[in-house]
Amino acid sequence: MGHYKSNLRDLHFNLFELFQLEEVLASGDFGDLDKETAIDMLREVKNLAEGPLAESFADADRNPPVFNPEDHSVTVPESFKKSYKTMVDGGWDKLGIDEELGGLPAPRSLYWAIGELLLGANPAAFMYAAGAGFSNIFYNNGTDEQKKWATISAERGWGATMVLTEPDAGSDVGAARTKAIKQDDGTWHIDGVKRFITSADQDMTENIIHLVLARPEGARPGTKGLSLFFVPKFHFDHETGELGERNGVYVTNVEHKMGLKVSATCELTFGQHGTPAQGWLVGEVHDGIAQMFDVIEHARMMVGTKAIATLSTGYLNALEYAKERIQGADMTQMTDKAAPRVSITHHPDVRRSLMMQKAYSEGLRAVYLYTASHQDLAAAQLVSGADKEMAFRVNDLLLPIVKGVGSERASEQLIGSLQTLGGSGFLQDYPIEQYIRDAKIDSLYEGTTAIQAQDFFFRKIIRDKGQALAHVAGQISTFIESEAGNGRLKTERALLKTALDDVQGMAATLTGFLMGAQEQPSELYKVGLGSVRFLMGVGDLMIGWLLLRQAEVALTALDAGPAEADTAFYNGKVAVASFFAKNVLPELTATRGIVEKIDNDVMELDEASF
Ligand code: ST9
Ligand code: FAD
Repeated sequence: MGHYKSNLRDLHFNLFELFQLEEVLASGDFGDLDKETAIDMLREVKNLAEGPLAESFADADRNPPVFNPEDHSVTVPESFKKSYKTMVDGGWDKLGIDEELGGLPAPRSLYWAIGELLLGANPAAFMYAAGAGFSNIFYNNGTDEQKKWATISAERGWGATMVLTEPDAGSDVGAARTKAIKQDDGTWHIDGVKRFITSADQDMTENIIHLVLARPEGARPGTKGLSLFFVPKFHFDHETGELGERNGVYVTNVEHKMGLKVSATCELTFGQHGTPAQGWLVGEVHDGIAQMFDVIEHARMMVGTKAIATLSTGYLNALEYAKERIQGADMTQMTDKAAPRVSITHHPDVRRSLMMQKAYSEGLRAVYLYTASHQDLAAAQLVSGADKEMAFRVNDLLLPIVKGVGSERASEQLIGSLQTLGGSGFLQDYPIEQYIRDAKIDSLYEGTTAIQAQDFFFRKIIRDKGQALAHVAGQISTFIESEAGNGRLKTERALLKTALDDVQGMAATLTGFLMGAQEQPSELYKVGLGSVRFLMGVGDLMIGWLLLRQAEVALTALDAGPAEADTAFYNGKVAVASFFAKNVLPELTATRGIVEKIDNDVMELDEASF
């Protein structure tokens, strides 16, 4: 058995008992795909994930990719290649991809549920295998001729990258200096140095396509002056896909990192080694940042799901250990030195921590699946009654929650998972220390948490005129006012109501600061000082609400007399929802108070006084 522990029961519960995937499949939008097939797929991926995919997880961490500066190549460890191959041979890289590219369309909730299993077992393998997904986005944005190249790339299993970051352009993508120079034949020469590029070289695919943001000569500054270019590692015959000459794009360094070591993070140099880096303007339109955001939106969803997947396996590893580890006496017998020793699950503080890990693992799983349900019209209508436009807005609203809250809470709660193992957690005999190292990147790349929080407030709430937020808040209000739980969730629904009021209060306060900035520009700092707290607060509200909705479903199932094996599962659902409502939601009242009283003292403080 490898390191990875999946939670297939909870995935089934979310997909079929909470979010009615069966009815989404019956809509006919996904061909012959039915519930039985979906369940078979999940089972098959679980076996893959816990078996061959997870197998190389530790080995590839201890023996990371090797960079050869002589030929600019990156070699990944053999153990990892084997894992990668099993995943791709199973066709899982083609799931959710358009049929035109040889893919198998699937509802996004099923796609991301399968994604969770793959990402929890071996996140880097999922990322190296993203070529078909990138090709699909290239296909959607490309000219008719480029669509053909995208099909070739997907069919031949080429790797792919997203290339934005430069030494002086991280969060501030618009500061990028990499240039694009138009050639007489209509192609472009790319010139510059990008850094931190994931999967920019490897020895598992015959070719790699780079989607690169660069600034055409004379274009305006900022993100709006950037265009998106298709730059293959090897040129290829545009009809047959047969490989040709090496293009002038080379990996010139590979970073040494804290974690996620098998995922090569590369410096990528364009056009500076004697061969031009030839690129093609995607779609023949200068609309680079918007096109790149098609990739970024998927990648942000991927990063959040990766973090949540890692937290879930961290929790399940901690739980297994806690059930077996005997240490100390029951607290009620603590003064009796001869009292029998018990497993650590008997200790209140261990239970508190395990319940918190369970709440965030299962609550965040529900959040990403609720979000994914708004990526398909049929699912969105069923899950929240959203029409096409509202589904799009809700997905947009929730992406920073999945990514920002998912990554922050995963890191925080994984520390709790390690703590459950005591000193053993610090050892490489257990996977948790690697989980913590591998998951830390999730709050950094694809936009740091501060960037997610600003995106959430300015773009997803203010620019949206609060429409998506109001839609979700309406869903939460309906639940609060319902008889959910038939009298048994009354206290919890009251706590949820206070939490909703607190979040709405915070939104109003931050909006007030923003309005105040028209008169007094420094008021805007207060939004910046409160925005991460607000993001995390909305995350807790969503988790609290979805856990309570799960509790409602569980109570109904318990009333119906479930199979014996399911009784503990449903009881756990009710317990975790109640625990979260009582132990976490009340903290939002304090957060609201803090946000309301934000002042600009720290902004006025001299840097020297920090
Ligand atoms: C990175 C990669 O970190 C790490 C992992 C790689 C793993 C690869 C594998 C991925 C697998 C997943 C793919 C599977 C695919 C499956 C496909 C299946 C079919 N939403 O606010 P403004 C746009 S990569 C949408 O003025 P600034 C919009 O066009 C590096 N669009 O921004 C807007 O124009 P308008 C990641 C958005 O002040 C325009 O941008 N780096 C959004 O100029 C300008 O907007 C980062 O993420 C949005 N939320 O620039 C950078 N926001 O307003 C983080 C903006 O007219 N920094 N646009 O609509 C930021 O995000 C900054 O806020 C900034 C600011 C750069 C946008
Ligand atoms: P900075 O932007 O310098 O940020 C430093 C700190 O300042 C952060 O805490 C940040 O939150 C804060 N900060 C910065 N600006 C603001 C602001 N306006 N408001 C509030 N706070 C702010 N990039 C790619 O293009 N492709 C890839 O494939 C890719 N893969 C990566 C893989 C790894 C392992 C790593 C480490 C990075 C990768 N990146 C990739 C780059 C990644 O997206 C950036 O590192 C990230 O966007 C942050 O940029 P930065 O590191 O320059 O940090």
